[in-house]
Amino acid sequence: GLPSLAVVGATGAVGSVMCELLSSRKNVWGEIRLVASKRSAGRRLTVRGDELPVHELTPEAFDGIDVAMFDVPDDVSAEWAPIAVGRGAIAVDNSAAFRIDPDVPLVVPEINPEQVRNRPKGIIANPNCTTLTMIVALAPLHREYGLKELVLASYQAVSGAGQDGVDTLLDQLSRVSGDRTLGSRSGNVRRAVGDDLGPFPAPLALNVVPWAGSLREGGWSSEELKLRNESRKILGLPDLKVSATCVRVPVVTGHSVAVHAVFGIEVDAEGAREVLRHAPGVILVDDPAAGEFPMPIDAVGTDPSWVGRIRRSVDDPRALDFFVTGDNLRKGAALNTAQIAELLSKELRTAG
Ligand code: 2RA
Repeated sequence: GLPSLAVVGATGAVGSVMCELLSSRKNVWGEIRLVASKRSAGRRLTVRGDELPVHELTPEAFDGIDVAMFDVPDDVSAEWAPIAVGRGAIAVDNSAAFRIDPDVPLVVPEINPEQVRNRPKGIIANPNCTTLTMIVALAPLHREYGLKELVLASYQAVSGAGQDGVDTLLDQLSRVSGDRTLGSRSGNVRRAVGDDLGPFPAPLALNVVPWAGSLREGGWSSEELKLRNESRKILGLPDLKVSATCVRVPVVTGHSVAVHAVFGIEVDAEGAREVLRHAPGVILVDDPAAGEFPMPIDAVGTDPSWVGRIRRSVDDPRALDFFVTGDNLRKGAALNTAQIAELLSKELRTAG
């Protein structure tokens, strides 16, 4: 029969997208078992047209499971992915708990699918949503021109911080709408928004916040260091120079990254466009004269990374500047995890 799948964190923002994807993609699974924290256990969700109960996260929830996907906080994954492996499952984890572990592959199926088999701990990690959005477009350019250095600025949607992030932005927007003084010197956005900042350090409505994640040494945010460390690992470039600034913007879903990429050889914009036209998982949207740019409002709900604004640097013939946008809940999380799990399903079916 077909391999069995557990979806851990089925009721979260990413879990809901996962249930949609499992219903719409080619069916490569036998039993699908939904699992969540005690708080959400007992709810019912529809997957592949069937209403399924949500099981509580316990060791027994993994009995008879071949592949277990985790979309849960880092500490929950750190504890439970090894338990799932102990019960005989292969774990595909979307938290940061294992991404940089040298014994855990960090896989993007369009870039390094062969790494799926290199899993001494029985765990495969899924990259951070910001890294994923960018790397799908960057990897084919690296193969063509040889990447040397990256300077990045992100524009991250509130759903990256989960359902709480979405609710926070929408509540704030309803509080500020209608007051036409807001954002000028006489209209104080902080006062209009009130004290409930949700998971963010400052109001998101009518604002941008240059912060995502937690504080690390040297003033970097965890999200900025993830972009650096994960890009190095996925591309197999341990010495790649990366400087990132991560910014939260008032967008519900769709992370974007402005990329300045320096390569080993001279580049040209039309050559880069040609590479990206043929790259898997990428859609080229690059016609500024016609008002066509990659933007979250268009990329949301779609699978590929949308890339455009491709320019050769005026001052460095080896550097390209471009803008890339992708659905952070889809390719940024659920879709990439589903694609990794599908590689495992194929491997298990071939072996079995
Ligand atoms: C964010 N990348 O956007 C983080 C979540 N995975 O907040």
